[in-house]
Amino acid sequence: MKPKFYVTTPIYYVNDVPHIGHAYTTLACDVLARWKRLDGYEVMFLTGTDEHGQKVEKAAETAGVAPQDFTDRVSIAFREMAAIMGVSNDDFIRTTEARHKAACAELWKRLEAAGDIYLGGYEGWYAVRDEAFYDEDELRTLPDGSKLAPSGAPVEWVVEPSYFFRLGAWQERLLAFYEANPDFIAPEARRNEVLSFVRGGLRDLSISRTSFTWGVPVPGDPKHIMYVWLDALTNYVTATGWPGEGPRRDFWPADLHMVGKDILRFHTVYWPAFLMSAGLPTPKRIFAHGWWTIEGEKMSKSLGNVIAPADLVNAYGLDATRYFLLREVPFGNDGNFSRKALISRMNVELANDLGNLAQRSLSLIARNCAGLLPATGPHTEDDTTLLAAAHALPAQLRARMDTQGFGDALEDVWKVIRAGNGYIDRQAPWALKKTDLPRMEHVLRVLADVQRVVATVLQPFMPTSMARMLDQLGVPADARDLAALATPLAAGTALPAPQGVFPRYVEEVG
Ligand code: ME8
Repeated sequence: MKPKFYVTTPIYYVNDVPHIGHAYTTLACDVLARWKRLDGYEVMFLTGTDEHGQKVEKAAETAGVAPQDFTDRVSIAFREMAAIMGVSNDDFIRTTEARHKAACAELWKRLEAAGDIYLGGYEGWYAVRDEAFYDEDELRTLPDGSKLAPSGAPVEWVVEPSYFFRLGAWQERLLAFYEANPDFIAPEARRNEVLSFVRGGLRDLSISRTSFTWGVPVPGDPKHIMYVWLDALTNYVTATGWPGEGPRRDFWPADLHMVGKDILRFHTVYWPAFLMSAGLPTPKRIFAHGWWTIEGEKMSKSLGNVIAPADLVNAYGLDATRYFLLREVPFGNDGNFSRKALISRMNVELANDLGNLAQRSLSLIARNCAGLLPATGPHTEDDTTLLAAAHALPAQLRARMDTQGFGDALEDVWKVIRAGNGYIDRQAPWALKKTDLPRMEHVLRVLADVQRVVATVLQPFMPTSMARMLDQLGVPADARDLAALATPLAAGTALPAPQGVFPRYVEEVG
């Protein structure tokens, strides 16, 4: 039986259309899902939309549409975003689905049965934009007396009856849990943030609202609507078929919840507490990545600088966009999106480094070896060094991917690509043609083997162009996973006529 791997994106609020921030998180998950499939895992990759709560209800009202119609419409935009980004999700969950409401009700009943829910009254600050409660001391007061959450969202004073979850009683158990699971929160700086937040003490959490109706009713008390975060977090277990039985139940606990740094607290504090209270296993890891700004500015509707994923894909191509987003910024850090940087990486790293390596060696094979994959001859030290570096990539990348080091993984691959270009310059197979034909063939074969490894491990990042590169190397469609790299390609395989995989990007002038 194959080992299992379950990865999730946040489920996105349908109050807004998708932008590259959402595409980024989903893309990172897609690369991991594809990598794990390549490495022999059975993968479940989940994304979807978060459709309840006050924020979505208000957005529907502003649009003058009933909430269900509104969410139906916007949810489709997120499905389309996944398709535009070439994302290979196995399921798409919507919190308005019956399967999800059933899971929410069951989770609630379990928290109640555990003695962790009581009825009280909430009096305090709430930010609809974040769908989050804040303590007075977390807020910033503006000169006009109004208050803002740390995220910049306006807060309002809320007084209403509410059910509470006894989060305060979970403080010590959470701290013990983080201690016992040092890899649960990544990167390290985020882990420290959470530890100090929890050490500072936890208040009981309001988990129901009565001032609106768009959500999942509390079992036995339908005047109350479940707090949208309790509802939303539950999606990750809903999709495994819980509380029913089903073929996907074995995927829980999730291996990884990928999130942005804005929603760290919900995933690392509330979620494990809910799960432990309900007697369910906790996810293995939460990775919180950084925030994108656009040409140095915060992305916002009012600044008019929101970038739709389709704009980038149409302008630069899907694989270049995918490559850039994961290459430009060390994963976990904040980053700045700039078109100039994207174009530069396209031209230098894709067209020059990788494209030229492929084009130079494949066109020599076409011209000088009758288009047939050459056989290997005796190895020199230069050959062995390059081949060893290439064959070390799968293990190196496995470690990088398990710690979500996408940028480092790509740098590892580019070291080999640059070494390949150095090798071709030194070996000069075009000159060997006149002096030592068997050696020329061997050098070209070494280059083909190196490119095969490179294209194989890069498939998760750039599926379309790497498939084309593997086609050109004559790699059979069923020999493109990591395990297949152990079997050498047959010498004498006829290769198709080489074609450039990465054109240079020439900026239109005027
Ligand atoms: O928070 N840079 O949904 P959401 C990088 N429904 N990532 C960004 C980004 C940016 N500028 N902007 C958004 C919610 N993101 C809840 C989640 S999960 C049970 C419920 C990404 O639509 C990032 O992953 O506000 C962030 O965490 C997520 O979008 C927030 O999406």
